[in-house]
Amino acid sequence: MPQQQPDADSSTPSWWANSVGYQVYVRSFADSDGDGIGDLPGIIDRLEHLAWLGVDVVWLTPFFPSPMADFGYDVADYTDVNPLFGSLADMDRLIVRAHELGLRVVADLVPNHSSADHRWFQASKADRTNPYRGYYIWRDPAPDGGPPNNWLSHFGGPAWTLDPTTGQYYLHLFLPEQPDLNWRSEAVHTEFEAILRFWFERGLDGFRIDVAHALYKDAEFRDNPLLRPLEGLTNARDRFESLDHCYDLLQPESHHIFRQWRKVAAEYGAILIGETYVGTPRQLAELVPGDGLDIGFWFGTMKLRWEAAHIRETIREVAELVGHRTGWVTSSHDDSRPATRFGGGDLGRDRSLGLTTLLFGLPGMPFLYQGQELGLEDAVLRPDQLTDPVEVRNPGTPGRDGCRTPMPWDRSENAGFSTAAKTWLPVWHSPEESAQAQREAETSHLHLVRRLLDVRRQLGTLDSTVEWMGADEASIVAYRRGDVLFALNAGDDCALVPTGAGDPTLVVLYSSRSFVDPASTPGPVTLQPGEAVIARLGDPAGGR
Ligand code: ISL
Repeated sequence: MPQQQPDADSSTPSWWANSVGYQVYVRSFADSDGDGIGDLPGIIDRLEHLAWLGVDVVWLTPFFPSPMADFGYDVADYTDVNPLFGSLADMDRLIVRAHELGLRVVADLVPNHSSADHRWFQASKADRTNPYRGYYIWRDPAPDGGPPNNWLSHFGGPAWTLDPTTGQYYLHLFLPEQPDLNWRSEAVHTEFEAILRFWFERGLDGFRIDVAHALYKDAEFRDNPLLRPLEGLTNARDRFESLDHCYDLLQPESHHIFRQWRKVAAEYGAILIGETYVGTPRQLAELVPGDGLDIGFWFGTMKLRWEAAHIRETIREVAELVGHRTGWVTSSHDDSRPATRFGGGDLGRDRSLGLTTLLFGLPGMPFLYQGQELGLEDAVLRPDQLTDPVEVRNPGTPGRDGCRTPMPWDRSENAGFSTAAKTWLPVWHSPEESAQAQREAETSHLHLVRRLLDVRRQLGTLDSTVEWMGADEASIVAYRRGDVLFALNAGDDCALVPTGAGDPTLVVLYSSRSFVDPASTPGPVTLQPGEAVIARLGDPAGGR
């Protein structure tokens, strides 16, 4: 593939300008060998779907050797492929095939923690003087023998586990099986630089970096301030969010890592996309200042209430502060699917695509999560079907299985995902929701999404300014980039799209609700609730 070198300062977008990303949750995409779990050859067979849909960048969740305590986010070897998913040769083939189809491939790097099964951790816990001891974060017990400080794990319980052999606690911001690496160790930097090169040499186009907001921890391991009392809180997430994470997350030193990695990535023309889970647009701008991560995800959209003012507020400041370095997502393997979150059924699906359409015009890189193109809703699983440790180990805390069930491909057994008698999570969606059924039905959600990608691609590079339109309290959220307008009706009634001074007319290029005639006549545009449009502004006299 032609490789354009990004600027050393990645503030100038490179090949990924105007690209659309697509997240593949490897375990649930396509199973080629009938063991009930998705794999790399299965993905190769389905790449054509992604090329047909029109995405540019495919991000694969972790496929490395792993005991699967957190379904692959516990990596036991960063430079190999888990036999469950295939081999290094399969990964090489996947990259070649993707490139033939014009797709770029991004893998998931998990640098905050490894698996406890990683040989580094096995050595690290063998004795206190082992050369690998410093790869992880070991601390003496508090005077009362308890954990060294009050930090909590995202996934329930304290963030520290006592190792009886060496008498010290190790830190894990996630499961005890996911010990945190010590980024204050130079050796860890050296190891990861070699890992990046290993994959870039094989032709990988970049990495999505897991938990990019947490790599460094406070050097003094101070207690996190308490925002509210923990007593009585049983939900692991509520407990985690009751602390002000000023000492375990978002330490400014993390940026040094990304600046260093940018130099390596630049040698290969590769992209670095951060899973930057932050609370405010300003924090995102600080974590993605332009000379480190190329893109940082903005997750404010995952917690949206369906209210125009809230939607406007959640995206506007990010667009202004982070601009083309923003990764726009409404769906992922960690969150309830947007069709469910926004009301379920047709209402939820309409709103989900409406919001996606609105985000597609903003500077930055929009992402779809597998099945979003089909308008899928969350699966509702029985307690005995659950697998996610977040829920299994913390009964009552909602887990992530509902958005991770297998992709429905066609009307055959297991919706074409697998020939296994039992798949790792049940196939939940109906044959009529499958990619094949929706590809055959010309007015399906899938075709609407494909058309969105097509219209966006044809628009090419948009005007660099984003001019927000209409009143802050209006039910339509709208902005223009030059003469192209993007508008979403987030209200409950039909509403007229604002066109600004001079009352220009609109030619609708795309509607998220219907297939518009590309030669539609100019005029005022009324949007249904949940509908979004892309339209061209023209002057009322007919000129542009
Ligand atoms: O989701 C969060 C809070 O609700 C975030 O704070 C947190 O950053 C997120 O859970 C991190 O997710 C990533 O790393 C996890 C893994 O389980 C997730 O699947 C992955 O996306 C640990 O590696």
